Amino acid sequence: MMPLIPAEPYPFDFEPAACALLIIDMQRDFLEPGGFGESLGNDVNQLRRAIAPTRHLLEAMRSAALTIIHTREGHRPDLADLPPAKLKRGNPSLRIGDEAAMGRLLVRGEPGHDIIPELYPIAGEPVIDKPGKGAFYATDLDAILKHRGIRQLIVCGVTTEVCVNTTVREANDRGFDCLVLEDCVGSYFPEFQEMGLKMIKAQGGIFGWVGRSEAVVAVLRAAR
Ligand code: TIU
Repeated sequence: MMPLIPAEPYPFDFEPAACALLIIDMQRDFLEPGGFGESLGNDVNQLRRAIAPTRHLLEAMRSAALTIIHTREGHRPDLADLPPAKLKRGNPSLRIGDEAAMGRLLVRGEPGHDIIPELYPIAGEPVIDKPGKGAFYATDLDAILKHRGIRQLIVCGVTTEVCVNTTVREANDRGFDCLVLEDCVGSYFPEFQEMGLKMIKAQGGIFGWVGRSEAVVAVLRAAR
């Protein structure tokens, strides 16, 4: 019997064999200067505080042999999967596919598109390349989770109100229970960080639960 993980709006009934860690879009393009996130006018330092707790949790999850899945947002080098609306939106000076400090912005295979070195995947950890904000849209994530008998997701990554919220909503409608870790998700906007988490746990956990990484690590340690 695993203990419950303290969370809001009420404790999360953790089933390790049916639970995966999902790390969303911890890419250089969002977390390092000169990437896509900065090209949209954002301060990447707002996101970097999520790196250390996520790394600590990732190590604990690897030791406990849980399923770990990483995602990356990005597009084919020929941009054939890029909606024209996404390319044009915001009228930025730099667009998806343009050359920047870490290669072409948000394009698969470019240095900026890859996961930050601190959280780099190891062998056996699937990496899902997604063209949208949600990790289920136009990907094989749902099939990979179902083939492994996964019913619960512990969710980390960026950004809280964009790709994390979209993915949690998609997961909720597909029948997954999601626990989002507030210290392991980040937003460029402090007010969206707060409200993005409140939206998940309000109304009795309308989309899922919100907790902290220390609580998950403590439960994993106690089970050893
Ligand atoms: N702009 C922003 O907040 N986020 C994104 O564009 N993608 C993700 O959240 N991954």
